[in-house]
Amino acid sequence: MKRISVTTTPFEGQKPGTSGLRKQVQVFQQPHYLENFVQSLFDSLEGFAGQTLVVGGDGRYHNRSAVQTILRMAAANGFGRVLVGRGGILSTPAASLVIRKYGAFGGIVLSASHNPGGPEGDFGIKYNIGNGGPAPERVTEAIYARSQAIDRYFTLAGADLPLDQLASHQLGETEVVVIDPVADYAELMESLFDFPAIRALLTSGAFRMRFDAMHAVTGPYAKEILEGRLQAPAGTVMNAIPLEDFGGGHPDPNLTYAEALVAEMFGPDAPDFGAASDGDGDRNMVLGRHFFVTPSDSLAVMAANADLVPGYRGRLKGIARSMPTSGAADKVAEVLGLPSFETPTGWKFFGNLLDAGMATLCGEESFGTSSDHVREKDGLWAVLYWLNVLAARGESVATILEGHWRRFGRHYYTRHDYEALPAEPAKGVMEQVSGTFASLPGTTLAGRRVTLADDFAYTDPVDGSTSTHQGLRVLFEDGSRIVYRLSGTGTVGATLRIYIERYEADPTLQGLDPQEALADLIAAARALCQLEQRTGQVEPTVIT
Ligand code: G16
Repeated sequence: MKRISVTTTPFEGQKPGTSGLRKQVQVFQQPHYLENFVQSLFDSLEGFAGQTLVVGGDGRYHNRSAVQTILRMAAANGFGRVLVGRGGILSTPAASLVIRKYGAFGGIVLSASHNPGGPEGDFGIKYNIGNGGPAPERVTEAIYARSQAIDRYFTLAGADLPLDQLASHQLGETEVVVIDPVADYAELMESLFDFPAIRALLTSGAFRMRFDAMHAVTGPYAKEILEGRLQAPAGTVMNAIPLEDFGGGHPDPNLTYAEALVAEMFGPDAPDFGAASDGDGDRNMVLGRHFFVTPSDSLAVMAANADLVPGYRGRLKGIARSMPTSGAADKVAEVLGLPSFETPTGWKFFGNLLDAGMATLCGEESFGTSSDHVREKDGLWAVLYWLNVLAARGESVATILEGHWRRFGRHYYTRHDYEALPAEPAKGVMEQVSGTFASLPGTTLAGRRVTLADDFAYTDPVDGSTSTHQGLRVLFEDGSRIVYRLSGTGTVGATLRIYIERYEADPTLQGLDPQEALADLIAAARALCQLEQRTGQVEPTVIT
């Protein structure tokens, strides 16, 4: 098969965001757009000749054709072997696992995560390095720099490969192996959790659960593990068939978009446990009967109950969370005598801590939790972890949370998102906040004294690299916080996120609705950034 060099010119804006390059499908469908990015990636890497690359995606619209493009380019650029999921499918955590398990040089994951799919929706591409985790900033910056100067890419002429059967194919000098996307992952899950205990719970007849795969990539994984290996009743997994447009839905497992599941879990005769995962399978939402577990609390409960879970018993080395995630996990770390870490938003920042054995569990407020078993967040893993804890404790989700708060205190927490704002007012909001920072400390807001106001910066304790401008923080004397950030994953306009938190140690005051408990801080947060004047908006588009 002939290697071809195609002449091209740079595209604007191929700058990876919080998690890879995400754009509308039509942007990716422009001739040479995907090719330019992939070649910029390959041109930024060294030493991959003859090595293995992993390729897969969440199955959204454009996945199949993008996979074929990447296979040809990987072969033309000299990879020795490509492992590709059947049908071009690999969930993000499964891709991370496959990279690690087979010693691959790296992997390309095609997904726009929780963003909607279909011809009018979004598409995305991200590169993961040999540890299985998202490329660190030095790599994404090199890709971007190269994308601005690129003048050619390499590919092969030839027909598409059949990817729907497990098989091995030759593409030029490169071997392309179509692998089962689920098998290795299911095996790893079985090694970490007490499957007999979870099976007993799910088949007892006294416990009911629902898992919403949101017509996204987790469907086949959840079917195999929950209804197959763990024998949960057929139908436990809803929206199990992955669809290119996610059935027209927004595959984001939160209280707004996992609407059907939420209605069931808060309705009459609700199941005992509900969970959902996102487009590419790395996010999770956990619900009890009439009960929402915030992702920040979920991480804390997991950490506090690690000794009940075989894969984690006695082996927690530390707990890491992203800055906007609540301090609930820090409290657990403090009580258990473990180190805790606060990183910028983005799973890539956990990689070094996990590789260095400094952290075992990691979590983010954006519905992400995971551990050192892979280098990505892992939706189904979190659900199995919870099932293991529920099986071991024999208590309801609500009882576990209430007990947790009594012991560690409750971090009331909410995130308000203002989606698709015009870019300028959104920038103005951030400038307004940072403009107050010189005079804010020592003043009083919402009846509390401000102790610190800064633009969060992080120095990686392993390699000393620094990341600045990671979110504006206003910290109060009583431990409360307001954080402002612009999302790095949206594709339309700007999304402003305001994170609000307050700690409550008194068990008699822990039963409030978070929106009520935080009402004064929410009002102060809006006033400080001149939200209404600058954006014309007051009410958020999504509250979690
Ligand atoms: C990605 C990143 C996460 C991050 C989230 C939200 O998740 O992997 O680390 O927390 O985006 O980022 P932002 O607040 O910038 O929108 P995913 O699930 O979209 O890949």
